[in-house]
Amino acid sequence: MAKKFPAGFIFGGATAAYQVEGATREDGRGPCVWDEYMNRPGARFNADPASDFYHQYKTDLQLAHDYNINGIRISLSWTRILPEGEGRVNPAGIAYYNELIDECIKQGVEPFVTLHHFDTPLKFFQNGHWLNRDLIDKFVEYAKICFEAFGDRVTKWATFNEPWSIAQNGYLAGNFPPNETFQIEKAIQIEHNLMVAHARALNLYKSMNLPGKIGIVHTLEGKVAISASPADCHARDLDDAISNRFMLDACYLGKYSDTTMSLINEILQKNGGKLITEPSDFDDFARAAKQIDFLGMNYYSSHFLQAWDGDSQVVNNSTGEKGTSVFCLKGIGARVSNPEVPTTDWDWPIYPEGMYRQLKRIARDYPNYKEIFISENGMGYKDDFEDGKIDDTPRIEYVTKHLEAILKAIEEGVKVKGYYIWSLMDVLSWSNGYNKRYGLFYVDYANQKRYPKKSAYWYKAISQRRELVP
Ligand code: BGP
Repeated sequence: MAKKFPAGFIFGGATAAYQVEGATREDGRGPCVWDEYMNRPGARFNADPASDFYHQYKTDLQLAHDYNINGIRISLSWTRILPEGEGRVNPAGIAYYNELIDECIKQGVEPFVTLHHFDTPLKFFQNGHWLNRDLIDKFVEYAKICFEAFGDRVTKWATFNEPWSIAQNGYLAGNFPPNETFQIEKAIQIEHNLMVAHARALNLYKSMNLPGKIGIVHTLEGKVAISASPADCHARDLDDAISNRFMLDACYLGKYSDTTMSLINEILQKNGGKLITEPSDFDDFARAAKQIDFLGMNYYSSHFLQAWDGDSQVVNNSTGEKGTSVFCLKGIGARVSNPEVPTTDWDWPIYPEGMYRQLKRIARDYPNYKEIFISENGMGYKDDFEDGKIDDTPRIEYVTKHLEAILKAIEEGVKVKGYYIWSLMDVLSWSNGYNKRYGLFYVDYANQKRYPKKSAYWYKAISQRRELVP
């Protein structure tokens, strides 16, 4: 394991517009899918005020600066910039992001800007969401406006955050809008359409001769067979294909490899359905694969796979009551618990080895990759005050093990250039609301005050020394 992180390594904190900004109705912002979803009768929480970042970004950036955090992941709210998702630009939205980006730079906290972090304009969601290919063009138009407005200062752009989560959570697990379950054909089609939108936006950016870099953020959950049996290993390969490999191929090979397509076709045959593509998609993929500057890798967990012949079943743990999750997909496999691997209260296996393996896998299977940023990693925890302090030692232990995995991969030649802890401050969790905290800084949602957790002091020391500290 390398002892020190390389010079220039970014120790960042991650956020996303919808999870931190609040102010969903202010200054001309238009509705996105989550506004409607989180304000339905019976909804347990919504995004007002979230972490009030819309008003408090200066405080948060000052904290980042003071704690030696030299990068921040932010995302842009599409409907703050284009209230209807297209057409009329909202000057207040552009002004807000201009001020935010300028403040990041002033504080020495480099912004890493994601164009789309789940918050599709409501109108487009209602009109077929990412199954409707018209949305690809709308996304590229929105991207162009952002590149023109902020591209002189933003040096790290990501097209999308976690296309797989949009597909899986919305159409397989049913815990994101539109809450559909086991629609495997739709999930695969959405992945493809998002890859086309990514490729076109990336190619556009590259044609604009702007000074920054551009990539995409994927959630790369590890997939591990629960036994050495061929059937369990095949379940692992199928889950890996639909969750990771299909989209990595599109981004880095510029096509779907034969092996990938045979796994995807097997899943489609068992569930019914067909992937629809256009020939030009593969031209777009090929151009983008030659130009992509970096991969943002979100990594929280790995899944242990067992062969599964039964029907699909899902139970989402959205409360933090341990041991309540179930996820079995027909034609793919069952995600089962591994008694040797600890889990968080939300049943996410804590498996840093999986992060190391994913990093090595990128270097092995996609040797044309240029750089990797760990764009999210962190631990959901029910933090609270004790004697006026917030002791989040389990989070420190979790992050330590993952930083060790990164150091090991770096030692072995994998080009990892930064780490953005999820999250900078406590944020709204998409399906858990406010009781699943991730931040280095505790947010008291009653008054929006920030308090450093034990992990904030610890992270500062790591960033100052560029090496792990106890
Ligand atoms: C990732 C998302 C983040 C964040 C994180 C934690 O998938 O990109 O936006 O929410 O997961 O997820 P959760 O809040 O469900 O625990």
